[in-house]
Amino acid sequence: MDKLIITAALVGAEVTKEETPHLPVTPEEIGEAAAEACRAGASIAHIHVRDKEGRPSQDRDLYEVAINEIRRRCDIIIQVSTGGAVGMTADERLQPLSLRPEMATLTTGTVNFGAGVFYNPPSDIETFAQRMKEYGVRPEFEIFDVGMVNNALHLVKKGLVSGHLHFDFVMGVPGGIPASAQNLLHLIALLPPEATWTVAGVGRYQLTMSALGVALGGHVRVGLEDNIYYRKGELATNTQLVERVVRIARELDRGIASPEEARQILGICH
Ligand code: KMH
Ligand code: ZN
Repeated sequence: MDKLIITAALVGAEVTKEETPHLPVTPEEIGEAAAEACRAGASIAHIHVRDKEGRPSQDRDLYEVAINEIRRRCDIIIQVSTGGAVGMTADERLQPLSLRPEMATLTTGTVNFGAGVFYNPPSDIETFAQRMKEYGVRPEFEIFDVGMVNNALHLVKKGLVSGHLHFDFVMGVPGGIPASAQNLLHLIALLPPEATWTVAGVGRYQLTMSALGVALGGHVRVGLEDNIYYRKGELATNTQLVERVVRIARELDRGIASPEEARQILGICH
């Protein structure tokens, strides 16, 4: 089994400071949260950025500042969001790719997302993949529902994505695939044998899906983007959520990948 890659989804687009004071929103806070998560065992930081009012943004300059804040503190793999927030245009969402981060998310289908619709029509998906190819950015396929796996493999067939394939199963979004062991096994069975996968359980499913990810030889995403609680009624920090996965992995005798080891597993040249 490969060592475990832990992704820290530090901020997201939906959670607010009012919901949890632990949410990093300024570039400095994001830099500090990434460095702490890295020290705790995370090898990828999945990041969004916020504007001065704390609203979700895909502004290139804001990403640049946040990335610099992370870079001067640690060597974690930086994975920018191209999902942004529900309602953003494709052009808005594409902005951080020109910074040539090591990784970016690529959602391969449209899905209901709470009360909204996370809109990803086929033409946009191809544009996003093409742009990642041009900038040499490794995509992580964000899979919110079953059909999205096939849509991702279609991009590979068309030559829009090449090299190592890595998937993130985001499970438990209201409107997307429910977070269950059975559903996770089904998603895994759809992947080509050489692909790798991460599981991100949303809300109270984060803990159980993480344990399954560790046990089944996958990788795990945790963080305040997906879940703000350590347990019912008790707010968590990003670091605490990472540390908990590290403890589970240790108990199950699974090593933790450093950023450099994660790059090797994911076929990313540094
Ligand atoms: N905020 C969601 C609508 C991603 O980062 O690529 C989309 C999202 C996925 O968070
Ligand atoms: Zn995200």
